[in-house]
Amino acid sequence: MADFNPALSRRNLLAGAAAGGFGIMSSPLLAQPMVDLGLPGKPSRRPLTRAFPQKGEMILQRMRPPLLETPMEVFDKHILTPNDQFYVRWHWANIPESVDASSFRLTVRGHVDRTVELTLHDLLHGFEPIEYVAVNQCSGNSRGLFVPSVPGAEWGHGAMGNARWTGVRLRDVLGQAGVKAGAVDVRFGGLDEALVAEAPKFRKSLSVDHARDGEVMIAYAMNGEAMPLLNGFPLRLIVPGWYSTYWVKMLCDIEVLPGKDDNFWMAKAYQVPTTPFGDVPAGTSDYAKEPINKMVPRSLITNLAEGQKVTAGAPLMLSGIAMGGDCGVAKVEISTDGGKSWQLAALGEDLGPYSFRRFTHRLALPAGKGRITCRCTNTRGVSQPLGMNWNPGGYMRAGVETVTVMAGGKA
Ligand SMILES: Nc1nc2c(c(=O)[nH]1)N[C@H]1C(S)=C(S)[C@@H](COP(=O)(O)O)O[C@H]1N2
Ligand SMILES: [Mo]
Repeated sequence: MADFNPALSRRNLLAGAAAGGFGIMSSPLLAQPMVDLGLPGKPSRRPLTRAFPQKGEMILQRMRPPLLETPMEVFDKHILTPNDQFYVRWHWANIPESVDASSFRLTVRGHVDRTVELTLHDLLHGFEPIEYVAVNQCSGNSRGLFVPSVPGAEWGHGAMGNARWTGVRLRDVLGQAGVKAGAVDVRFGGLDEALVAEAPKFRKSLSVDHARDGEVMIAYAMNGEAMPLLNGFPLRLIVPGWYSTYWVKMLCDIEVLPGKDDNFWMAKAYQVPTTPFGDVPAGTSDYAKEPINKMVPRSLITNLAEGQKVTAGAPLMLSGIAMGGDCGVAKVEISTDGGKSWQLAALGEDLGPYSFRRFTHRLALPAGKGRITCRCTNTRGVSQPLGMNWNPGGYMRAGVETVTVMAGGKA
């Protein structure tokens, strides 16, 4: 099959296999500028780092395994998050420092007619390529803002990113192996391993119907380039509209199962209440649970920081990003009176149902404290709740967010 996009030549994609060592992960941090994430009741100042391979300036949450957060201004500047500022999250620390593209194999096995081993060349030339834009958001994005607080990685809003993904349909790859009748789940594993043998390897599953919906993708490119090693080089799963815990990185193993996957990462971890927005009263621990799944609508103002000074009475142009979750954005509204009245914001270019959508809105604030709230409604008619949702895992934050600014006289 001919290359469908000259920028995605085989050479481009298969180069970059060696990302440079992670020696940094064991060396002490140099003095770094700090950033304030405004996390309630916590030491919220975090260092910015440029120390990770293929990554520009990121907020450092943890060195090993790396947790790197995208600074908010990146979302203000770009609707497609640049690869070198795309957030990073790994569960276990044993991550290959490089992957040899020529010897790499993706195995499809289990409840199939024949085990298949595919090279990157096979994937690039043996299947019809597909491409779409989709938001990758960690289930625990914004967890650090939960009140009362919950244990887990204390992310601000930057454990998400939006990229154009290119790859092949998981359905087509499964078709080559031949899924046997009676298949229930399809399980995915990557090249990363836990440091200790007793710890459960990170593995996630989708139902066989979801896996064969024609949208779930085995991606080999991100924004037109091979993906950074820390974002899953050379292959990762893309499950558009679903939280990123399913987007298995460095994907090397696909296993079709004749029963439900009951491994730790499906049956124990990443469970949310079955209620809308996974919301339960703060402190509740006894409720019906299910594995986290579809994303929900969100919106964030990106060009104003908490506490920023603005000029009273002067035109103020708001800018932000919205996402529909598992479908497109229908509208974004702005309120400056705590949700009593709402005004429609203008929407930017539509890059598809799974993408971020820019919104802008012009307003003028009277002197004093101004509270600006934004609310997204998706194309299924689901709106962000006005009260903040809560659950003990710190997952699925979805309530409307408010930025408080100080409107005063000209300086
Ligand atoms: N192989 C592998 N894939 C993984 C993970 C992991 O630990 N190992 N973490 C998942 C989780 S919970 C998240 S939030 C995303 C993070 O994707 P990113 O690092 O590309 O932003 O990867 C997912 N895929
Ligand atoms: Mo995550």
